[in-house]
Amino acid sequence: AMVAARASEETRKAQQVDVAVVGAGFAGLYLLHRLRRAGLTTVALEEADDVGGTWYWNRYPGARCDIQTIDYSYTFDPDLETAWTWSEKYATQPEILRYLGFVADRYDLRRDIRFKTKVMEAKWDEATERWQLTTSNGPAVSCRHYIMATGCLSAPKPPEIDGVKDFEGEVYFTGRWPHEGVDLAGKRVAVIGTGSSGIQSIPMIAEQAAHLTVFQRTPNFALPAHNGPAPADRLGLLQGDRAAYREQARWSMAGVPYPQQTSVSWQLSEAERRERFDKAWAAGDLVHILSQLWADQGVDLDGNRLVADLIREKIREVVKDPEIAAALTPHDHPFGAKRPCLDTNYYATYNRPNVTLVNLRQEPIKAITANGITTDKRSFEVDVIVFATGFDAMTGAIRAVHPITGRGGKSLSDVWADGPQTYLGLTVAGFPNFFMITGPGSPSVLSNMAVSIEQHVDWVVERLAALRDAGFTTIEATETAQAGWGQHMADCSMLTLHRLANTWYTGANVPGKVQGLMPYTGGVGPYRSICDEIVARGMLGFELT
Ligand code: FAD
Ligand code: N01
Repeated sequence: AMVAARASEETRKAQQVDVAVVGAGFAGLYLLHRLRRAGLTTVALEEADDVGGTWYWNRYPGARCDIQTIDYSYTFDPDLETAWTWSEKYATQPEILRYLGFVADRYDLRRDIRFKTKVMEAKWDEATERWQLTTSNGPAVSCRHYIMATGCLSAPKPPEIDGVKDFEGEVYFTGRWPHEGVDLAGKRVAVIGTGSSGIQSIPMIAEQAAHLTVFQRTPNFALPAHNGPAPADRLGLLQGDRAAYREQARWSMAGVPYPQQTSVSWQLSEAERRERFDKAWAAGDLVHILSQLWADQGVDLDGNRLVADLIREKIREVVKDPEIAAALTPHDHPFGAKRPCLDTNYYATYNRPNVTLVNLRQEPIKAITANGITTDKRSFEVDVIVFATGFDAMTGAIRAVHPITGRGGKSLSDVWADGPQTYLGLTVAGFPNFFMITGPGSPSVLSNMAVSIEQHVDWVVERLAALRDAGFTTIEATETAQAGWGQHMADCSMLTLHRLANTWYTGANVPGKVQGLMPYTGGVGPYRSICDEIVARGMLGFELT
């Protein structure tokens, strides 16, 4: 009885809203705006002390977007689009963070955000048909609907290397870079990791440090960004017919308005292929090179190898030392199966006299000691270690809220013991009124996230408003619909090459994590039409009460 009394006392003291949003990044901000406009009361809970999400946390030198900024923006308000002008083709982290702050101010969003507040646990209460969220700070939250906008790449992965605690120098994580910046001048710096974060920061760190030692386990494909002003042709298309340009992005495969490529590699001569490749290389655009060369590059190993070989040739051209060039050249995965990187001077950095590459495939790290890093073969004394070791992607931040308890006392971590199961990547059977923005099972990280986030938020908010207007209080995916989505996910995953690489898309980067391709590979446009069709067919696969 005492426990029940305490529980009801907590509920009474809790902040009462229609919808609670966790996270104040790209997704959380847009959610707040849409929910308010739909007449739903709302609060966002955010661990950080300001808005921005990814762009709040990742302040390492060289941090930028790798989808052209004219595409990596909100599109829901044409006035917002004309009120903001990006200064570069690929904006820097500070500029994107300013943009998100500008959006928060423009729509007066901060008044509904509780900063420095982490959501710790969430529980569905069957009697009241409400979620109760426990927070690290301030009152609990009682809400009809619980939406996690917690990010696909927001939970940094622990370093998993013995001795980190023994190191007496400075330690930084790219995903938690100090806000006041770091002075690396004159220091001996180690960077561990050569994914997008490593590849963006390494050239900048090399310019500042006395010496930089890069510890590489797996080489990645990187393409030159050729940053500068937004390209005139893309800008022309956007300004020529903004609405059509945005609409094309929404129905495209990757959320960027490029046409579907129809010719396959073997229909093209070698000269034609090289011409297409050179044009793509000069464009400095990931989505262009991933989608515009030939139609079989992303779905067939032979078509893929032709692109990969041309990129490998480029690496050999830039890196002067053939042994270093060989170590930097990826051979273990098809191009695009692992997220490729966009770089500025990355490969050329290895021609600098103050940069050393350590190939961990030949000499694995044994331990981190008080004054440096020891491999099987050598010891490196350093003053600073930078971990660019990535994230517990897609499920990390969701599972960090623990437990999330649904109907019948079932916890999400039990339901997901063999990997995430969802309906549309948006909801989970047994968890009524619970939504994830860009959750596992949605196109999310295989797309321009700005477009995917807007699609998810629009869809969810419109459903919640329709639910309310029709007099229902709960919405829940059926087990059958969820199993069907799992089957469709598996079918689609057989069509692309993503399944052939060990990546954070598959959980392979986190020791002990269940393996399986987490994003939906069917494309942004097809996914949108599925979501729309579900509505048109009277919320197929959902149970409303
Ligand atoms: P996030 O921006 O990650 O925001 C989630 C927020 O939730 C965070 O602020 C976090 O503090 C908060 N949170 C999480 N758990 C809790 C909790 N329990 N309680 C309270 N708060 C919590 N995508 C692209 O499409 N193009 C790009 O060019 C691109 N560049 C990227 C560059 C970097 C360095 C990284 C790391 C990612 C990049 N991405 C890019 C992916 C990027 O994460 C998304 O584009 C987008 O910013 C995600 O927005 P979000 O709001 O969904 O999540
Ligand atoms: O993380 P990653 P990230 N010992 O997982 C290595 C987005 N993003 O932060 O491949 C030694 O890609 C690991 O090696 P391996 C983008 O979607 C975008 O760089 O596991 N090494 C790998 O080299 C991106 O894909 C931008 O063998 C260890 C690296 O660390 C995603 O975020 C910028 C190790 C991690 O690479 C994640 O990128 C930044 C260990 N114990 C991020 N553990 C843009 O450019 C890990 N590694 C827009």
